[in-house]
Amino acid sequence: MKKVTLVFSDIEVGTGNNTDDFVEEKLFCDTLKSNFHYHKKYNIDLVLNGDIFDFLKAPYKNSYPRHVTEKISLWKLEHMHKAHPGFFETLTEFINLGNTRIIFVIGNHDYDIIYSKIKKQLRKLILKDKIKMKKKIIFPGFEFKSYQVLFEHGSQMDQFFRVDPSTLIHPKIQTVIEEPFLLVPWGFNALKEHLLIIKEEFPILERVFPKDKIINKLNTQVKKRVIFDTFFYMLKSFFYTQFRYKKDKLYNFTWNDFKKYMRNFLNKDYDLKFEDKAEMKLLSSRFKVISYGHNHLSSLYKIKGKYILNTTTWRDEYEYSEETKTYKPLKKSYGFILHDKQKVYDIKLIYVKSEQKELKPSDIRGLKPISQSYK
Ligand SMILES: [Mn+2]
Repeated sequence: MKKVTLVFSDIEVGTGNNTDDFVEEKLFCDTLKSNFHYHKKYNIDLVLNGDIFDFLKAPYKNSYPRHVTEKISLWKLEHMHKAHPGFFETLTEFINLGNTRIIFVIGNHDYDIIYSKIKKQLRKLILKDKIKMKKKIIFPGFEFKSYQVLFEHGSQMDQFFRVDPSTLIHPKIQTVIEEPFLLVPWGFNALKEHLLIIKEEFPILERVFPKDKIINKLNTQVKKRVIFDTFFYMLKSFFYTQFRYKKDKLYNFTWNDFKKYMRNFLNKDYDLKFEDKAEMKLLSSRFKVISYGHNHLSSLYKIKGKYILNTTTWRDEYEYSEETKTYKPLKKSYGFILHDKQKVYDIKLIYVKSEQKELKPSDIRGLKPISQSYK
């Protein structure tokens, strides 16, 4: 029997504070609802392909604790629900159509889904009292396989975000922390202790592109914090902090990791690179399609008779236009696949126009005054 699979990634639902980048909630809900009619003819799978929730940038009671316990993740989820009731309500409507399923693939912003109480709570928020429909919400981990399509977020192919699922929940460490916590990559330290503090003050800066051009447009004070202070944060973490907190694995900063982070930083290389790996993985597998997100780009292309489907983010992002000297809101996108066991009948990348206004440089805190950089 043919089914429709809809795939979205990188929605980054947050807790409604300054680091929450999910602004176009209504646009997302309307987009999903515009696909509801397919249920009259087909079963529908909604694959939420990682970074659907932004546990990573969500604060816990006004701070960013590095040891993320199940209790902390639950608190964050509760506040995401409060900040974005429409999002959860739309998922409830979707599941109530009857012949539908929701699949949550884990991304690097929502490793927290690995906690069993998070899975339970997500089911509760979406199904409400219809617990009998429990099996319609699926948690496959980091990958989901459906007929000839392989879905994964992309972060497991990215050298900066790959984690070992079997050791992701680290047991408590005597004298350090009383409960198990998420053993995340080293970069999360820099983010939680240094970069998110800057983001709280200048929320849009991190959402404007292209990054290499934006760096030159930062005002002097912000530039110092983003470049100079980050460089010293890395040095200090490698030569001092990791020894100061020797018993705590979260602070471990190996020579290899240090080189990797430094190399990228010094080369001003801010792009996430894993597409080659995705291509190789697809070509050496039995799958006909690989679908990922993670790098906030969108594309659909064919290679040796197979398809690569990259769905972009639903965050509020902008791109600088030399022509108008303004920042234009970027389009969102999602994937549509009509398939059965034998065949892919249709595969599309569907673009959705943002409803946000374009921004002038003066609308973005942290950039230089126009006279200095927009001649
Ligand atoms: Mn990601």
